[in-house]
Amino acid sequence: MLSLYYHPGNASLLPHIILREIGADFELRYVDRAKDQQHSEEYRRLNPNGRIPVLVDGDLVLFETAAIVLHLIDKFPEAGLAPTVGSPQRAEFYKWMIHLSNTPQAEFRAWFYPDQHADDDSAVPSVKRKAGERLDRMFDLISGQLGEKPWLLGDTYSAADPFLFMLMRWSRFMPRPAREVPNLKALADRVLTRPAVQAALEAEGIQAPVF
Ligand SMILES: N[C@@H](CCC(=O)N[C@@H](CS)C(=O)NCC(=O)O)C(=O)O
Repeated sequence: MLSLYYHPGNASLLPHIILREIGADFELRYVDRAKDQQHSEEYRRLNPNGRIPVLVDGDLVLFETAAIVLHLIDKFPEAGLAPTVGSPQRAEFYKWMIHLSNTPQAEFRAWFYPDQHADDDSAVPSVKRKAGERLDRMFDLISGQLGEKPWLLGDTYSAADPFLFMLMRWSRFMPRPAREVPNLKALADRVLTRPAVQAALEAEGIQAPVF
């Protein structure tokens, strides 16, 4: 049995969607952020960074969203959520997973937690504004590379697509939400039609508008 430590709409949403895409037998373990449970001693035994998500797979305790997803893809290759290992398409897939993980996803920390990036309170609004500007530029660049293709890899759906979808959701209250960037809304609409995505959103209590 796989266990995913999650909080609704957090970075755990991506591995949650992937668990449903592959049809795995799993359980959700709620992390109560109102009680700061992610920083509790018990949770820090799973993830010393105090961040969500964590996947427990037998003796394996794994943190980092992208690593969890890549592990699930390796463990359930028949789900077809990534191209064949060693192919040029697989390399493109790695590019997107790593880009989304260490560029926009990492930048969102400055948007959501600007106080952690500033020495004093007066600097917080500008830290947040600059993070928003960098995120705008990142979404523009992604949009340019996506063009009118249905998915980030072209004709093939992969785990990178719900990753972008999740990041788009996080942008929904920004001055310019990613749904307003050309090409991105069409991709997110396609992701939204997938039964696994619908099921994950419903299980997390996430209602429309989703992004
Ligand atoms: N790089 C980490 C980042 C995870 C992360 O920042 N999670 C957020 C929720 S989306 C979190 O745990 N925030 C609570 C906190 O930092 O206290 C990953 O991808 O797993």
